[in-house]
Amino acid sequence: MTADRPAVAPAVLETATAIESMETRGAAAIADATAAALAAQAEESDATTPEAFRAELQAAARELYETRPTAVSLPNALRYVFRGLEGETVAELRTATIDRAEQFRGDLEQAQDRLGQVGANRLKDGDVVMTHCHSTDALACVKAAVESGKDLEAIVKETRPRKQGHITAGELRGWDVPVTLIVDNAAHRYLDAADHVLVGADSIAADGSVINKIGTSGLAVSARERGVPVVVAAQTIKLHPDTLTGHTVEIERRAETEVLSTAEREAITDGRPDDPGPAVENPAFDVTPPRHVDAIVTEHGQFPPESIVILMRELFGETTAEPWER
Ligand code: RI2
Repeated sequence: MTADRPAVAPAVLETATAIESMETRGAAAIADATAAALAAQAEESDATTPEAFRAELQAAARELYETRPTAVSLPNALRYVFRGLEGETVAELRTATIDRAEQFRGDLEQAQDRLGQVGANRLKDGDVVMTHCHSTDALACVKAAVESGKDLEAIVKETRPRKQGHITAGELRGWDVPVTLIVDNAAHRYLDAADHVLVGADSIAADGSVINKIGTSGLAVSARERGVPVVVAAQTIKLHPDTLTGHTVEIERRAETEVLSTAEREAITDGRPDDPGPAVENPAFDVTPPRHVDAIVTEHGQFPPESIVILMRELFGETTAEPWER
């Protein structure tokens, strides 16, 4: 370690790369990996003073924080671990970090199970749910309903550009749920066959707006027009505390090549030497206003989106500190 650059453990750098490349993806999985990475940093640290240990942990946190800007579960995981960082010696701080990370990861799993039970209560035997992208929180609701003996069917949106709908289809088929996979453009047409739209969230703002995979807001508008309720399954680590003080949620923009490969671009420009081809926009997420959402299902129960702010204040207070500040 040099005086101005605290050492970050290789495991942290690996986790950061996996999150950035979306090998580790989904807000809950990102939070889990973040907490695990902080524990690894604590385990592997050879800091000799508490100050050096804290500086290393903070550097690790920054490394992780900068990977994906929209999913608030990441800074919330950091916040949770740093808030419990009590100790006078390196050994005490190391134990505190590891314990706190372990507790966070255990709570995460339990929260998803509890949320699943709440969400399952909305689903009746014979219902059809339409999904968007891949959300472990949303699927926890389906799983709990299926495990309680309800027969459900799913209409699964493919979810361009990365087609995470395929992951959803795979999990649902693993539970024997009949699945119809559709392209995103077909959603409006198939809403008449759906009883619920069930999606996850990457962040939820204080006014009840839901930030989720691009295409969620259009789906919610269509669903509202067709009278199909829109349910958002989101553990409270998806609540974005900074929005309590007026901050907005940054929407991640991803590589153009996710939308248009180099070969596809070349086909469009057709050999014209001075033609760069089309500009491409690739925002990963969009914002669904609360008026298009019927309910947010959390591990603390179900809330109308407009009242989520009350839960947010209860859980986070009015903090605007950096995730590694106490
Ligand atoms: P869980 C995903 O984002 C999707 O937008 C999904 O709805 C959300 O995270 C929540 O996922 P990405 O990481 O936490 O695929 O419910 O960009 O698993």
